[in-house]
Amino acid sequence: MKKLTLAGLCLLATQCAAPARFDARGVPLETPQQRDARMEWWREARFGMFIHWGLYAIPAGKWGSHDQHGEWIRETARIPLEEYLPLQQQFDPRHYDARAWARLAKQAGMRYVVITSKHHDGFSLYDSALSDWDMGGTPSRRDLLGELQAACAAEGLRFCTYHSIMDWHHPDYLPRRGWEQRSAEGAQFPRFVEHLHAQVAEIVARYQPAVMWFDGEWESTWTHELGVQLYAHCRRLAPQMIVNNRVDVHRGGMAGFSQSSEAVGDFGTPEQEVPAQGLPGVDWETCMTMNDHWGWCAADANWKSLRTCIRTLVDVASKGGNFLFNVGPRADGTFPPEAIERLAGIGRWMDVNGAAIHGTQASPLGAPSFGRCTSRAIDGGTRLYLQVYDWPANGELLVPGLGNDARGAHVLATGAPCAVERRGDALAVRVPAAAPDPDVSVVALDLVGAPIVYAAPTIEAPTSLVVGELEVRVSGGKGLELRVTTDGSVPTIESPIVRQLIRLTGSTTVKARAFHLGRAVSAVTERVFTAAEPTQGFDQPGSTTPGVLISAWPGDFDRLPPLPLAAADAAERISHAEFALPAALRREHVAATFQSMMYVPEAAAWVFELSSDDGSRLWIGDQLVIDHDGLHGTSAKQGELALGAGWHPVRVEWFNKGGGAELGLRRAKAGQPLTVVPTAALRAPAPPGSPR
Ligand code: FHN
Repeated sequence: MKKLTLAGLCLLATQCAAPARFDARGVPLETPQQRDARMEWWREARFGMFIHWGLYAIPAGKWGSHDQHGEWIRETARIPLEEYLPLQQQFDPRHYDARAWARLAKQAGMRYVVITSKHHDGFSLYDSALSDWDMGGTPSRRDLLGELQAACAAEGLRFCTYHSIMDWHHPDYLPRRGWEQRSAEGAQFPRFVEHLHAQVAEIVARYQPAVMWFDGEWESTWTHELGVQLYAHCRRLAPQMIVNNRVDVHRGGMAGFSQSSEAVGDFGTPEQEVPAQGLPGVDWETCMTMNDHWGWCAADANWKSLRTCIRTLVDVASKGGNFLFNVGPRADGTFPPEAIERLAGIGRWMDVNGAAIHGTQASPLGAPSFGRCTSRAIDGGTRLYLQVYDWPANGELLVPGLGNDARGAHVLATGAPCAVERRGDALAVRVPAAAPDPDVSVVALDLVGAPIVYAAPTIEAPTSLVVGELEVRVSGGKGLELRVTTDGSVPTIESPIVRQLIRLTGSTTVKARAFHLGRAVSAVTERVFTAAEPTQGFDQPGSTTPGVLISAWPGDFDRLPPLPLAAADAAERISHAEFALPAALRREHVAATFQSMMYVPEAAAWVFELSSDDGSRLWIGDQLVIDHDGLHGTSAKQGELALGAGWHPVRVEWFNKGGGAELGLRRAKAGQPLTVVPTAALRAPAPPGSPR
């Protein structure tokens, strides 16, 4: 096949329709209405299929004595390139039937499919004009992407592509894997970026993906500036194409929401998790595996139950998000039977309940006690889809804190009508004795007008620790009376109305409830405050060395090991100005402690925020203040402690497995803004064995 030149491709790409106007970054200007129009199909879809497929499916997770590898097998099994290359000749997707895949997705109620055009191993699932590490070099030479694109079109699904920025194959990609011998001599990362842009242009020109789903953006060579350039490139190539936020470097680890107002990308990408709540006005999509691996791993039998699959879909939709559920096909092009079984089960549920997912909005009333809720506007009112996990034994569903009159209700799956009556602040829906579904039963409740939600009051305070005294603010909906108790009892119409701050001087349970026209109209909010005696500080730090003493040990950890590691005297010692990573520690397979005496200027409740990639813990004295252990991208966790004035021993434990590495510690007296702990407030201990 004649190879297009790089210049030819880019010229081809720019001839695609490009919008006339751009911002200073080269990103096409777009009004909110234009953005809504571009996102409309995606927001309506709510549910898609993720497909991780490639050469890594051939070993099926097994390499040597280990059989739990996945799509990262080249990295996790440390396979030198020359040992990985032969997989290209072994790749024989002889049973690949793209139409069957598209049908399975459609029957499951999925509206779009995102397939890996190239994962981290750099192998392209089509015959690229820009690479020989692609399907063109396999026995079948099949255009796997093209076949699926056609199948999706035939089934009325949107075809989308996942493209990894990180590339363990391309000679110009940097950094190399820490363990591999392959020389980086002559590698030019800017040349890789050109290649990346050209390959994206090639994919857009050939397959017109509706979404470009980037990933692998976390390594030190990829920057915000490069992300903006690639986003602008995509948007100019295909102005209607949607691009996720992993094109940029701000996705905040597995939580997946952009951490910067400068960040580009059209939707957030929480991974393997569902956020506690959605963010109004922010588009996001949770991606998740069906077992524990993205790529095919034959030994991974930890398949999610059908109930978990359905309830995760419901949970995501109830928070206004999309759910991208993954299948890792086998090397021969077949789906694992366990995946087919779950897709069919979800499809049976969606056949009768799909209206409660597709085209819905987030719950206007949070997560009700019986399960979840989604909603949509209907003529002159609102339809709530009550997604019931626990079917009421007494035949009555209570929907609290709702001021609307009801127009009616019915069981979505059967159409059976349900009587509705007002019960104080709640609407009571009479439901049949038997739940229509074992996992999630849906009752449609129609309201007059837009939802009038008597949200439970909020109880705001900078800390839950009472050191001396603490001011607490109770706030709630306009026009409502907020009644409060401080003895742990449930507020009644007799309880005092709160009109200003509440001053606490000891341990107190504060409960608040909204009242309207003499009746309770919200659920009860509760917050427990605990009196705390500040931990006394030392008068002296016992050291004159500013900063932090870091002790580091090599090792491949999945969680924080007991630190210091056994041979504490064998540690690598680094002095550093603050609780942060020196350049020498921005590496993989390492654990470390960061020790210092920290000066606290006054007795108070102090809030700490520990951010890390991967896991970390914060100890002050012998108290564990924050436990942020685990394998995760950069994310932060807070904790609080009552501290007296003086010097306090602080120890941070941290490890990094692979990918990016981060560590940061901030503090604030409760109610003040968090700031990095200044070097002037830190004194590093002498390394063990130093002369006294
Ligand atoms: O490293 C990848 C992983 O292999 C997989 O593709 C997931 C799916 O979003 N993304 C990255 C891990 O965050």
